[in-house]
Amino acid sequence: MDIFQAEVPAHYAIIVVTGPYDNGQSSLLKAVSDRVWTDVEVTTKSGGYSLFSLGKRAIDADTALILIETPGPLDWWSVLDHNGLLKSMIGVVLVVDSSRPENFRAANAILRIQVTFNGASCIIAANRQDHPEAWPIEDLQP
Ligand SMILES: Nc1nc2c(ncn2[C@@H]2O[C@H](COP(=O)(O)OP(=O)(O)O)[C@@H](O)[C@H]2O)c(=O)[nH]1
Ligand SMILES: [Mg+2]
Repeated sequence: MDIFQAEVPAHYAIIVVTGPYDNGQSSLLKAVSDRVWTDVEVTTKSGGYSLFSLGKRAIDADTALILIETPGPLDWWSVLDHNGLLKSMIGVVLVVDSSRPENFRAANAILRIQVTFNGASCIIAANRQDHPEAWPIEDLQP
């Protein structure tokens, strides 16, 4: 897979990390990955490119989990498809800043597109739970 050069082992699974801007996607990528690549140019259908961040977490010598942070919330599906990566995607993590309810509508729109339209398995990461105004997990159920 050329977007990772030779850095990815023979077996890998992809988890897409998405969400509203500034809600903690990059922080999750950094926290989970052994190594992170930022500003990776990934070609789009129109012949241009989008900048993605990628993280790699080794499972064993031959297997890795690849985390892909999307550059914008809604356009990544066709970019991954164009690059032959969708077949390796096992799910989506939707990162939501629990302390900023003004972002919940955008997060919900992303969730509906992933789950209802695209049919991906999706879990919600309720981020910034350390913030004094963070909504409790039980109030964040979609
Ligand atoms: N207090 C706190 N800050 C966080 C948390 N997660 C992310 N941040 C901060 O929020 C800002 C935006 O995070 P980032 O991961 O870049 O968001 P992204 O735009 O979704 O990739 C950064 O300054 C992070 O340090 C968290 O759980 N708690
Ligand atoms: Mg980011």
